[in-house]
Amino acid sequence: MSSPHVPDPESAPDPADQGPISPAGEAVAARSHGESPHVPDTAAPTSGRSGLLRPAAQELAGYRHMYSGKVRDLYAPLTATGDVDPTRLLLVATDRISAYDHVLPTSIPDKGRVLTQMSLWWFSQLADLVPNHVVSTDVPHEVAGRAVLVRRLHMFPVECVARGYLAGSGLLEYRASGTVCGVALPPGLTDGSRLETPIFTPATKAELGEHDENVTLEQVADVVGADVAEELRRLTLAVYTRGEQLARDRGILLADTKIELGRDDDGRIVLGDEVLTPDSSRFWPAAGWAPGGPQPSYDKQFVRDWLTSPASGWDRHGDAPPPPLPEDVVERTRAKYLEAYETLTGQRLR
Ligand code: Q0Z
Repeated sequence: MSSPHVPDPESAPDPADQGPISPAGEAVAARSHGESPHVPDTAAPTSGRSGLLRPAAQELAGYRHMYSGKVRDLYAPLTATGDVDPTRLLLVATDRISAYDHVLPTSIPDKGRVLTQMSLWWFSQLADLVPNHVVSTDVPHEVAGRAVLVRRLHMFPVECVARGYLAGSGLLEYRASGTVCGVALPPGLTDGSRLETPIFTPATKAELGEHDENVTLEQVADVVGADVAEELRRLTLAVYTRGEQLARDRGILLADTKIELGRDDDGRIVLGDEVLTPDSSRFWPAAGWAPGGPQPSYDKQFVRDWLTSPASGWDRHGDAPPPPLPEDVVERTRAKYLEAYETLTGQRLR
């Protein structure tokens, strides 16, 4: 159901933004997590869809690089004997940014720290609702502030999405059928409409280069069982509801969010990955909310506006990779990420 041809394909849930760019090692966690290989970073540099050479992930002493998504890298810590510690992962957020399904050639300084610190803050805000995978923020100096050591979980093969507003693949499915993931919605809704009650709109992890596919609760139940499916729904809506209320009080609309849940070795369902960041959720400025068309993005609007303006000379429907961002677009975008962090948490980023 979701496709690249959505009004706003950038921020997850719909976007393949978090999709793979390069695997490393063997049976990696990311694979069992549903991300698929794309550009091997062990081979000679290869042209990705962007046609650009993507640099290999940073080497970190004491860690093995396992995998890279578009904007994040995944490592496993090594034990004293040099083996992979099978119980832990290091999640590293880079300063890379994606737009219109491309990783841009220009990074946004501090983006990785902002998203990591925001996710950590949310984990603590949500701790009474669901346990999380965070172990430590004591990480290599090269990735200080933008990496988290986590417990390795057995991830459910489902993207757990909650929506409180209609956008992206939810809007497309609603227009086609009046439902989203099998949930019937009232008639008359439009792009950006607020839903009376937030809904659980799960998706299956897509193949390489594809977007996730919306599925019904029943289809989730076929995979994980009815009781677990219901628990994933309950937890996803609890996380979204808490996040949406808090953000709205601070002038940020959280239109939807995608969370990743897994099981620990004791059988508990645990919140993993990143949570309630602009890369896993649609953040809209509450002041600019005007249903009836695509809503401005809190964080990426300057990037999108420039990329789609004549000034960029770029065709987002063409084959060419996106051009580098001008300095002022970088700086204004960086300021938006910092503003989102400070507005939500009431703290300065340190
Ligand atoms: C998350 C991802 C990437 C960062 C695997 N606690 C966990 N246990 C098992 N697997 C994962 C987690 Cl968080 C897991 N991902 C997505 C990809 C960088 C996160 F390249 N993949």
